[in-house]
Amino acid sequence: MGTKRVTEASEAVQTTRLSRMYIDGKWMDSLSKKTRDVLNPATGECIGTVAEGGAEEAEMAIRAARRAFDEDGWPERHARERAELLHRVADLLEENAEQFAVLDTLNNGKPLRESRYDAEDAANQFRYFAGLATKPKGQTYDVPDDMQAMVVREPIGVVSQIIPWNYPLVMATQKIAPALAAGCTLVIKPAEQTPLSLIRLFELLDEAGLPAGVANLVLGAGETVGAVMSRHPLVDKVAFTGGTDTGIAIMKAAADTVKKVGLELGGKSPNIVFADADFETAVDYALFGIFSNQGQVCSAGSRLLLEKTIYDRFIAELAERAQQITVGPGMDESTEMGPLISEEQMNRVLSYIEIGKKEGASLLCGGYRLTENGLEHGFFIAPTIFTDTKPDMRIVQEEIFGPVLVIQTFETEEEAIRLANGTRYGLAGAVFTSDGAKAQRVIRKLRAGITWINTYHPTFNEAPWGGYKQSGIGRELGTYGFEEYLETKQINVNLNVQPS
Ligand code: TXE
Repeated sequence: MGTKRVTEASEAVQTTRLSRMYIDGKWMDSLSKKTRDVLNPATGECIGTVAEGGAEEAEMAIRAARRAFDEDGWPERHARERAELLHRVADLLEENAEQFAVLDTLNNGKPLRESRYDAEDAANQFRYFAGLATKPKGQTYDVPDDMQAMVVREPIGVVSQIIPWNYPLVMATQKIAPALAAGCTLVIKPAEQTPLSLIRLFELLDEAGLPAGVANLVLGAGETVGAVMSRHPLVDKVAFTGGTDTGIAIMKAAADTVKKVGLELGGKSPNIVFADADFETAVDYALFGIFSNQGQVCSAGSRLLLEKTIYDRFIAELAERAQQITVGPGMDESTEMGPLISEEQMNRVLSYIEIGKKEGASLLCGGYRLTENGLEHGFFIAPTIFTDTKPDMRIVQEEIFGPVLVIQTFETEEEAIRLANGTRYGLAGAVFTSDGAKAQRVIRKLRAGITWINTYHPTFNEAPWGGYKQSGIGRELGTYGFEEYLETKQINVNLNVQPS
């Protein structure tokens, strides 16, 4: 690892250089001078103090974005020019990748190996959407009556983007890059807990030459800044990733002005293992599916559905391996699982563990906060697995968003499918089997937008990301995600007009 870059990143945080909002091309503190402390969840220490904006700053940012869209000519720029700018951002992200990895690890807690992957992914998203910016869009139709009918695609306008704390950089870049590629202007707000990497990204957008007002960064609370961004009449679309209940509130706030809404919400995704699956592969991915990013992943494989005949052998192996996971600060290269994002989230997860015990489920392993060996000030929970669950238990139905796996069992393919689809969510799901036809049959029956066969978690910027049912509306990434930032206009031309 580049020690120099790590030092630079730590210094940037500690000198609170990464502390301000970026509105209409200028860095600013909050008008009220209010600030918010940002914590390292591995130690509970304050690692920076950032501006705390409010409704007024949200209003300023939205007006700047509106002007940049309506008057300053951003949507009219050649697609090639926008693409070049996105490529410059990708270059800068690559040059500073280690610094971004360190920022997300310090601020979010995830192991460095995961935040390094995120930094690489973020650069790749800018490249991918830079490519799409210049690709053909629109259609022509063969119509009667000497007419020419055609469709053109146009940027949707001003977009509000509201980001969660579990992937502070990547959830932002997968919204910013397609919006800019499409010719939209935007206002973005990171989660209160994790603003640092996004502030740094705005330094790069500025360096890359982004015109004033095209992308604006507001820091502050969801209930104030986020609420204005969701209901403001000058905003054309809201793109949100976060909890389902917050998504419902945002959708309601957006309804009065009929904004387009893109929602990437929670999940309780089933990971189905049949007896004929490759045993080691299934165990590996059952663990990876729930314990990566401490289980704070919307698509986490948080329900493991095991065919009864392999149950005893599988859970024995799972428990042994789960207890071997190295839990610690993300900055330690040996760490495999870091802390939860905050004391509040840790307590929320611990309360679900209590609920599970009261509901009558059995703890196979974990179930407690880790406070030994220097972890006492951080928000660490041991990898936790529940067995003896029933489908209607809260720990089976509700998103816990932590390192807690619940196990269900089944005897037939039909029962597996029924259990898999038996929650309000429909984000992701996987099936492990060596029978190719069975894998296809089961995956096609899953009411979920992101699925895997004999693996869990790998997805690509080229393919659409999003959920069925209460896991969301619309898609991000890929050509589908790009479409969400485009309006559709038909143009009908009379070919019979002769100059008089
Ligand atoms: O999320 P919120 P929270 C789930 C997960 C977690 C739960 C609560 O189950 O335990 O949500 O986490 C902004 N108007 N996910 O409370 O509230 C907020 O400022 C506009 C799943 O931290 O969804 C932040 O920027 N914006 C998830 C963002 O919404 C509002 C990732 C996310 O916060 C707002 C995170 C409002 N009224 C949590 N209220 C996933 N799908 O990956 C809050 N916000």
